[in-house]
Formats: sequence, C-alpha cells, structure tokens
Amino acid sequence: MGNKQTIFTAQQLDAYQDCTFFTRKEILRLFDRYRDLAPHLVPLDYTDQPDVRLPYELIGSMPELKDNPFRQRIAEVFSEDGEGNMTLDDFLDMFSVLSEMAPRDLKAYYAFKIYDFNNDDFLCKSDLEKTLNKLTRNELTEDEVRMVCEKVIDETDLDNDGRLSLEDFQHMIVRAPDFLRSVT
Ligand SMILES: [Ca+2]
Ligand SMILES: [Ca+2]
Repeated sequence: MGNKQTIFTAQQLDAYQDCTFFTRKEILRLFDRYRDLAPHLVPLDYTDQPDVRLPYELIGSMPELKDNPFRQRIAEVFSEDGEGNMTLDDFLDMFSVLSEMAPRDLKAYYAFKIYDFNNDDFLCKSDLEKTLNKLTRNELTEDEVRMVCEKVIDETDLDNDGRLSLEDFQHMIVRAPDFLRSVT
C-alpha cells in the first residue's frame, strides 16, 4: 500500500521538463505510451537509464505518425541511431517538437532536417522534389513537381548555388507555411 513505483528520479523529471515543452504529467503519460508499445522491452524503472530502443516499426505505427507521409524521416531525424529506432529521450524530443507548444522556428529547423533526405545540410532539387511529392501525396505530375521546385529554388536561393540552406528555408516558409505541415 502506498508503495508507489519510482519510474524516474526527481532530477530526471526536471531534466525532461527542461528539454521539452511538457509538464511532468505529460512526460509520465508519454512514458506510458512508450512502454505500451513494447511492455516486454521497456522496464518500469528508468532511474538507472536503461539502454532501450524501440524499433521504428512500432514508433511509425502510432496514431500521430501512421498517416504522416514523412513518418520514417521524422523517426530517423529524431533517433540517435539515425535509423528511426528510438530511446525514450528520442521519443520525448520528437513529440515535443511535434506538439502545439513548439515554436515555429524550432519546427522549421526540424522540417528542414526531415526534408534533407541525404543529410548534407542543404535542400537540393531532389530533396525538394521528394518533399513535395510527399506533401502533396503524389497528386502532382512529375512536370508540376519539377516546375514548383524550380520556382521555389529560383525565388528562395539567395546565394545562387542551386540549393537551399537552413536560412533560405526559414525565409521561404514565411511565405509557404504549408511546408511546415509535416511537423504540425
Ligand atoms: Ca540535402
Ligand atoms: Ca542557396
């Protein structure tokens, strides 16, 4: 009786609160959801920081992600292993950025990383084409996609190197907020 299970230390909870936009209660609720994905893998005691990663297949099937055409990229970007397999820390970071409380600049930063399919810190034409195909769920023809991407680069690429830096992208989404849909 009254023998309450300690999942996290007070310091751990403080750290999670500092690094996310969540309250203690929300953090505990997300921990429950993480654990529910694989109760046999996730211990009820996190005070000694167990080395646990849940496979992408479980993460990508969550209601918040399963209909998002970028779900795999999102999981890759937020996972420490880069392959979408997530520790609890990765998981909390991801939901924090996807939450309504996350500021637009932070969402833009992660959207940029998500669209940077080849991870070279720039959005080239092929990154943008993949992004647009996913954003529009393949409803545009190849020609239409090519035209839109050329236009975006033409209007946004201030240093004329044919690709968008994070800074270019941040300017672009002021006029084209639809590009943030993947992370909202
Ligand atoms: Ca790139
Ligand atoms: Ca550029």
